[in-house]
Amino acid sequence: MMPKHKKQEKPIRMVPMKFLLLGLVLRTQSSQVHAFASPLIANSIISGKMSSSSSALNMARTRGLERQEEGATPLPGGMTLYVKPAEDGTSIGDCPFAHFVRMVLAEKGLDYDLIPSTQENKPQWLLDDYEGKMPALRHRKECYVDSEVIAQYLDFFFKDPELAVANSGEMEKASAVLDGFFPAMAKFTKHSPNGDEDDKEKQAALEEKLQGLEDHLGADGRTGSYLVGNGEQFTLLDCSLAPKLYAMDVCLGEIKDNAVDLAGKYPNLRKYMDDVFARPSFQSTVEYGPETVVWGWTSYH
Ligand SMILES: N[C@@H](CCC(=O)N[C@@H](CS)C(=O)NCC(=O)O)C(=O)O
Repeated sequence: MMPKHKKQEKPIRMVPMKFLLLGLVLRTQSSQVHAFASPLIANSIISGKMSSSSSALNMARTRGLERQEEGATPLPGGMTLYVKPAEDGTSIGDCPFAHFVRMVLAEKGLDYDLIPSTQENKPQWLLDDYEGKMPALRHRKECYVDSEVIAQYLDFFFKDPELAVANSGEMEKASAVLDGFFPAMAKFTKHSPNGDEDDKEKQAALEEKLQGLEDHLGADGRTGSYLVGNGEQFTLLDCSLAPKLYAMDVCLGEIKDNAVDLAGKYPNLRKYMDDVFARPSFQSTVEYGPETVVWGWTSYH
């Protein structure tokens, strides 16, 4: 999708917190629309803890924002996603968090403008009101940052197809398996030189996480390819994990001397990766390619 660089007005200042799973759309006394958000979104489907709703609701109450008004449901259209650029400053960068959001948008068939933004050409309102964080989804007059927040916002309001699962216990179980995977992958990938004692320790830490995933994916009773429950439903968790696994896959081959034999040691995981990488929502959003991943992981910004 070609970015359309057009000037946008400053969005209505959102409460700079994260989106509440309950999806309460509330109005302040000054009638500004606030999609009220939980500061504990880390306690979300991705990290597996679903208990933030009541604390966020309490916060809404204490702020006097509990009056819900009709007609504030967001509609498709008017979306712009600001993302990390590649080395040239204008094409799409390798951010797995931005890729996660783009997979969600693609799964739901939502149109959006995509704007890779350097620090120099980020909109002033993004710098002023959202600390310049990206990915940032501007939806008409509102803006959301943090990939999980954006993903939950999209999944709550644009339900076709729904990417959350009704059984939160299953989501929690799958989330727990992912706990620590990305930090372990990042530590191993960023370490240099390859093959020294420190590198071996970091590889072992990563492989412990990979083994957890392998066991989870190969557990009895699973019938489908995906992460949650019996694996039949493709979920937000798959959208979140796929770009991170892609980065790992590229980096193992291009930076880490193929130190981990994924197909040989982790065949369930390798199959999972091949399945999620084959989805149209992944294929249509991975245009940044291996060169940009290698650039991203070898030049730290
Ligand atoms: N926890 C954040 C992480 C986002 C993040 O680390 N974004 C980086 C790239 S992967 C970025 O956009 N950096 C460029 C910038 O901030 O200007 C999320 O989930 O959205």
